[in-house]
Amino acid sequence: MATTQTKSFHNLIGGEWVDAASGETFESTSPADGETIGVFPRSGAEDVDRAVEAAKAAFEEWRLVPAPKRGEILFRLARILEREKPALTELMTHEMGKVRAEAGGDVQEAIDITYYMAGEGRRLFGQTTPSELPNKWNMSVRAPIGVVGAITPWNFPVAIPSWKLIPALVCGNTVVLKPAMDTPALAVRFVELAAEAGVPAGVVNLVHGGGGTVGERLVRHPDVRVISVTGSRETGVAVLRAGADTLKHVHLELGGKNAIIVMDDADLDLAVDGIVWSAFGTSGQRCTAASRVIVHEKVYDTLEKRLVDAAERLRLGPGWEEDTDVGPVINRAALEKIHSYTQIGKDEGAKLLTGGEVATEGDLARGFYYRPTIFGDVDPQMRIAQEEIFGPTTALIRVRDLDEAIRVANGISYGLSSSIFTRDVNAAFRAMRDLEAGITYVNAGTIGAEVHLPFGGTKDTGNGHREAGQAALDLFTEWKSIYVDYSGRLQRAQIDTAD
Ligand code: UN1
Repeated sequence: MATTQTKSFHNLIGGEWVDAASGETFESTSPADGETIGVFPRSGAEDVDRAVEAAKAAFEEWRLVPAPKRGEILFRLARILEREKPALTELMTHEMGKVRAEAGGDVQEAIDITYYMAGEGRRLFGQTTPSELPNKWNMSVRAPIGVVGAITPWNFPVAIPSWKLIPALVCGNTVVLKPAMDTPALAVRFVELAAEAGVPAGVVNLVHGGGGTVGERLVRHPDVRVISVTGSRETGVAVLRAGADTLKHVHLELGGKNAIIVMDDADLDLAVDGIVWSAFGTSGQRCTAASRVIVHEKVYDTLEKRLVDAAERLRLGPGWEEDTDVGPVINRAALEKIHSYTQIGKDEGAKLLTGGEVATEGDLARGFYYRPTIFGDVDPQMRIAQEEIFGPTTALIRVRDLDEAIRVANGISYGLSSSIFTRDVNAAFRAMRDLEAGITYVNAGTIGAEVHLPFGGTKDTGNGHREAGQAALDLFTEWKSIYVDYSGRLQRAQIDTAD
């Protein structure tokens, strides 16, 4: 319960920190121990409208700030994020629950993309190309689009907002951010730091609240030109539909059901480390998490035993304690969903090898902890091998050879990350070519994408976009092709070129 000491936070609209028009609020609490983090505005359509208006007005100036200057502000932000990394990390262990090393990694990912995109301020390359006509100049330039609506999840509460905001800003757009209701304090810190770096009032706006109210209004608002969402498949489909009426650019980053293939010639020590890290890191709450492990029958029994041993050695606890390996999951609903999949797996006839229960001993009872869970002898068609669980649960599937491994890996609706452990260069290259996923790792797990490469997936993981890397520039700019005719006469393309 909130006490009189509970800190109140606000929306940021046009440079002013304000409450929701309705005056309503919600609380953010720690999944680790129930501690109250703060009270936040429960905003509605009216608040979104004001934020969009502020962003639209700010766009008229921000788009004209030279891109290298925008980049300089972002370089300043990167340095401020470095300064604040310890404090953001600590806050993240409390508000989101991930363990300290991973919380630091989340902030580092924001630092990395901010430096990377700040440099884009002096590139943002277009093309120049010859004209088919004499005395005529052709080029294409990237133009900012306008107001961007960013709807971000709780699992990477600093990194994912930065993947969306930082490229949007360097390209000259303005933003309205709707962060997840589970991690609003981290979003407040992030936009505060952007303001400290010199991002002008109205260029970044923050509106707290739910998907059905704030998110819905953002997606339908006629003045929001781009919507970038990371979330579930269901959310993505709803956003795409709702964005259709105003023909928005909709960028969707959705689920995953990522597989690690372990071949019979793999370095098993390395494979065990990669699987444990990818399946149980962030308590399995990454869209890149390895929730399937496809194992060659010759090494299946050995690997199964070693994975169970490794999983049982993992220590559950709050993220801020140094010896914690696995933190809590985000909230009670998540805990219940994850546990329901354990029942589904059992009902389907999969063998529960370890875990499969809520952990409640001692102080763990105050938070939402789930034991690292491994199912063996899983059939590729079972629901636990097809549906995204988003928790510390993974499914072992036995296969006879590489062909079957790749077929099983691809036999799902999602296509985000994928991995193969093998020492056979031919097998590795086959996997690199044939795995249907936006990301493939060789001799590493499914998590750990770096910010200067495209991030995203195929099939139901998205709608064809990629964030991060150069690909992010395509999300936040429109191409403009420019023709300058300096011949002093009418020259008709495709017609006056005939002779
Ligand atoms: C996500 O889970 O939505 O590759 C993002 C990774 C991280 C990003 C994950 N760099 O696991």
